[in-house]
Order: sequence, then C-alpha cells, then structure tokens
Amino acid sequence: MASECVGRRFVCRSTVGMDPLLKFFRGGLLHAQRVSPIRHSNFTTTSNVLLPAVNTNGALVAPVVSKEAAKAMKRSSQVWLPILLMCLAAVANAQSFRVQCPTTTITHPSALHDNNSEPAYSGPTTLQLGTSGYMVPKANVNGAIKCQQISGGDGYSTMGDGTQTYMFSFGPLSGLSKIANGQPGTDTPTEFNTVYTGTTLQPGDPATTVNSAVPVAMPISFYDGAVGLVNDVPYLATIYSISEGATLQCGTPPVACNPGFSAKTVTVVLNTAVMFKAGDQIKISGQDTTGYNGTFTVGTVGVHNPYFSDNFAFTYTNTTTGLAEVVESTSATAASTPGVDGHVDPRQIMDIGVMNGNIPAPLMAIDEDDEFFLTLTNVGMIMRPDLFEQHTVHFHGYPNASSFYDGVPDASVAINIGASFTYYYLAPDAGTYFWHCHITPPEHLQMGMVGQMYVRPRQNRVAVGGNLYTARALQDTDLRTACVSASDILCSNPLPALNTGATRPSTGGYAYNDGDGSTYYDVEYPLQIHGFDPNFHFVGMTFNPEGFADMKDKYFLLNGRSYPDTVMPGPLETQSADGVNHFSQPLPSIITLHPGQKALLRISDLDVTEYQTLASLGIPMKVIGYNAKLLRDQAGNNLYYTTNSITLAGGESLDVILDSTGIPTGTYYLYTPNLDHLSNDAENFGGLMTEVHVN
Ligand SMILES: [Cu+2]
Repeated sequence: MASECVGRRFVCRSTVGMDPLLKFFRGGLLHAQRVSPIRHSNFTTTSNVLLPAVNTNGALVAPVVSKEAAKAMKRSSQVWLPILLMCLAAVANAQSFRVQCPTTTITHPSALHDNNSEPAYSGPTTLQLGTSGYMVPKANVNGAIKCQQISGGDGYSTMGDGTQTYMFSFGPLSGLSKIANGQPGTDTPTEFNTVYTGTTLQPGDPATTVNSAVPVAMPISFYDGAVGLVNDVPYLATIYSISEGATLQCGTPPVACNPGFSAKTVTVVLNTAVMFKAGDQIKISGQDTTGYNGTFTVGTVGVHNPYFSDNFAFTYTNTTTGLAEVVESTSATAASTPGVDGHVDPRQIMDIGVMNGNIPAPLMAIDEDDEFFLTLTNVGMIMRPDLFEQHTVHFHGYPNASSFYDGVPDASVAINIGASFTYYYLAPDAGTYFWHCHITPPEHLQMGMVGQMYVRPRQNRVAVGGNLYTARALQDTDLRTACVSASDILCSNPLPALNTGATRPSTGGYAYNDGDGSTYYDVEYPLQIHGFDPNFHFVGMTFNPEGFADMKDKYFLLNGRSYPDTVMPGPLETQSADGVNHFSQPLPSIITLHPGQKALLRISDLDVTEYQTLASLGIPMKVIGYNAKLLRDQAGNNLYYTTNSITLAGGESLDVILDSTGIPTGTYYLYTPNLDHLSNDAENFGGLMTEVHVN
C-alpha cells in the first residue's frame, strides 16, 4: 500500500487497494499506522535533515550545524516542510488520543486558588473586569477543576442467571481505583496528570483487576491517572549564538538589536526555529557556555538577532551578568525538560480500553462551581469490526450553556474510532443526572452505554457550624446562582419558608442547597435502573439487523446487575473474547445504614422499553427531588412526600431519603412490585431487587 499527498488540500490517503483491515478501521488508529510511509518525491531530501544521535551518556544530542548549512536547510524546508507538516497533521488528527486536564483556567486561576481541592463556601466568587473585556475572578474563587477519561467501545456483562451478555459500552480510562471501589472516577488535576511509573508494561497491562482476587493492586500493575499519559516529546536544538544583555548588534550601521534588554536577559539563537513556548522549562548545556548553563524558564519567543529570522531566537533570565557572547559553539544545546501536557500512548489506551466497557458506565460526580474536563476515547468495537460506530457523551437533563458539548450528533460533534474528544462542563445546579451515548439512542442505550453522574451542592462546603440559611441566602447575591421566586418564575430552589437555624455538621452531605438541612444524608447510593433484552444483545453481536420495536427487556438491572448479583459485594468479572477475565459491573447495590442514619438514593431510570417501579418494604421513602430539582414551591415550602414506591420512565431521575431512625436492625428490601420483573430471563427468580441492611 502506498499513500501520498494529493490535491490542493494535501490530504494523505491510501492509493493502492484497501486491505480488509483498513476497510474496517477506516479513519481509525490502524488506518493512521498503515499509511505512515510517505513517498512523495519532495520528501526524499535528506541532506539537510537534522538527525539526533545518542551520546555516551545516553542523552539526546543534536549535530552541530554551521550558519550556512542552517540557512540552506531553512531554504529547503520552506518548500517541503509546510507540505509535510500538513500531511502529518492530517494523519495525527485521525489518531489523536490526547487528554486535557489543565491545572489553571480563566475561571479557576491557580494563582488565586488550589484547583485540587474545594474551598469552603463563604459567598460568591468575587469578579472584576479582565483585560480581555470579560469578568474574571478576583478573590474567593469557588469550586475546582475535575477531570475524567472514558473509553467508548464494547464489553461483556454477567447477568443474574450467569449468562454473559455482549454490550456496546463505556469503560474507565482514569480514576480506576475509585471506580473499582464503587466511587465516582472523577479526578483532580494532580490525580489525573500523574504519569504511570510502575513496572514495564506488558500486553494487557496495566490491567484494571484482570484475573486478580484483589480488586485493586496499588501502586504498581495499576494505572490510576489518565491511562497512557506520557511525557512530552523531548525537544533538543543546537545553539548558534548565546549572549547576554543588549550586546547583539543589528543593521547597518550596527545598533543594538534589543536596546531594552536588561543585563541578565540572555538571547539564545538556535540553528532552527524555536520549538519551545514561553513559560516552558529548558535546560542549557555546553562545554563552552558554562556561565549560561542551567535550567531556566523561556521568556519571549521571537527576538531580533543579527543571524536568522526572529523565530529562531528566544530569551531567558540568567542569574549572573557580564558574560561574553558564544558563537558557533561546538557543544551548546537547549533541551526541553520532561513535562506532561496531555499526550497519551495509544497502546496503553487500547490495552485497557478494548473490551473493557462496563454497565453502568463510569460513575462521575462533580461539585457546583467546578469545571469538568471529560475525555471520551473511541477504542472501536472489536467484536463488531464491520461497524464504524461513533460515540458521544450526552449529559441528560443537564443545564449546558450551548449544544456544542451536548453530544446530540445533529447539533454537536461525534467521536470517531481512534479519536478522543474532551467535553467541557460547568456545574451550575446540584442534582442527580445521568449520561449516555447519543448515537442511535435506542440501540446504544439498550446495549449498555448509560451511566450515572451527579452534582453536589455548595451547601456541602459550608464550614462546620455555619448557618445553612445564611449560606443559602449568600447564593442570591450572585446573578448566576440567585434563585428568588419574586423575580424569577423558573426558580426551583428558593430560600426555605422557615429558617430552622440548621448548621453544618462535620459529617454527611446534602442533596440540594436546601437552606434548612432537610436534604441531609449520612451515606449516598446512586441506583441506576436499566433493562436488557438478551435477544437484542445477541443480534447486536452476531451481525444481524436489529428491530427496535421488537425490544423487550428480560433482565432488570440495578447498577447493571440483577438480584442476587445486586447484593454481591465487589466488582464482577467476566471472561472476554481474549479469554481473559475483565473487571465489569463495578457497583453492587447493597444499601448499608447504621441505626439512626439517613441514606440518599440517587435513582435514575435508563430503561429503553418500560416504566420501572421500585418499592421499599419496611423503610418509608421520602422523595425530596425529581429530575435534578428540589421539591419546593415558590413560597419556599418543601413538597417532600413519603411513599412506599416510586415509578420512573426512562430518562427520569428522583432523589429519595431512607431514614433508619426507629427502624429495627435487620435486612429490608428494595424491589419491584411489577412481579414479572422479579426474574432473570427464563429463571423465575431475581430481577429488580436489592437489600437494605440496617445494622
Ligand atoms: Cu455509542
């Protein structure tokens, strides 16, 4: 197979008969790998190409180039470099698995705030007019930055009767230890941006909990931050000239090139265009540049100099002054220091992500005021190589500011096989949401591409002992969070009618910004209701056309499991197509309460075919929220109600509090009174049921 750059758009494409693999993975990773040889006549020029070598210390060193050779190289590169770069860019875009997890943003500047923790809530963020003309934080920055990476692909799950069921599904590619513990896999930047430093990677390693009796083996043989994260490509360049102060002379008659430079400002002129950015850490080395050597921060890129164009030169600030210029050094180099900016190794992504999808999809949780960077990596569906399925992330019912990150393919973007995309969310309103893939929803939802997510309220961050009513009132002083019924008929979370004087205890949390402590809980359990039609999954695996109208669920799932698996602690394992057990269905549904404790059940229904009812036997259910809104009227009266069953349609969510006060210790049940749903396909047993343990 050959490939070339053709036409005015310089598109690199394969030109000789597509082989079968290429057809299956068109546009994907394999495509990019297979078209890499570039045979354009312009590309055979090698005489001026700089090839790094390895010195005796094992370090990368660049060959020394004279000024003339550098200029010749530059002339030649003017012709072919842009063409090469455009073609490389086309290939690279097709296989980019990059992740994003910034440590500082406009909304969360690290200079004002540690973005790895949630500060106490003491009122709205103070804003001021920034230099770009929009408001930027000035003080009291609320929230933090959160990141997560997920794969979209396929996997197997285990049903309550032991049947292995094929899925289209999402799997975790970050926060693996949290996911395996049944917690949200959402990471802080520090957790996410940590490069794996364990033992040498083997095929299939780092594993999640593959073939391990212990769910999580830390710290080695286990990747926890963004899977596959690698250090940046190291840059190394030879130095043509290095000088200090305003000594360089330009023009005729000669005058100082940069008269404003201080005595400590060093001008470095490379033999190539500067590949560093302002702010990068660089290391200057050389036998004849002793006074200049060391690790510095790049100041300005693009500096007047008498030798080459401005983009060949940059500055840094030295600690000493008065050094003489060194020209045409035989050993001086500028090298980048190891850094992480989101590049990942595709091999590790594929090792972990392929056939490792779960039901439910990775759990996510963020706090109000957060910024959330969620990277979806489409690893392809290895059991259905005939499909070119894209996937997306749709936060269902979520207050997105625009449709761009909404995941509805008609109004947003969809992610191809072999590509990653980072979704960006703000977290304006607390509540229980869920998320799913929005490609062919009846199919991808039925096949398992659904997961839970929730937003915790600001009220959780009120300092211990702080008055909840006062803290809730402070939110009305911020236009973004104000909820005053008198001026806003859409306001669903006004101040409570009664100031109960409730204060923030040192434990537990709240479902909403109630201002009266009424949504307090000690423990919280996300419960996702779902259903599987085994026939649909079978035809989904066996290349048959699937009729949506014939769909009829026969497994009824709580967090991806049917009873009795719902009360089996720890993750389930399922043998995959490669003969290896993969960790699946991480979330049991055992509700554990100590006497007097309250449990918040964040219940969502993602069933494609039917309404689902969940009843509680012996412990009343207090419903406090519906579809991510607090049940409260415009006058501030709580509209909570107590019931022994709730019914949800697909796409709805509801918040319930179980209070064990006065309840005798023992085992209680959450189960469906739709008695035909208390079965696992042909097995007249099981279904939508779990246990509540009061002990
Ligand atoms: Cu999908």
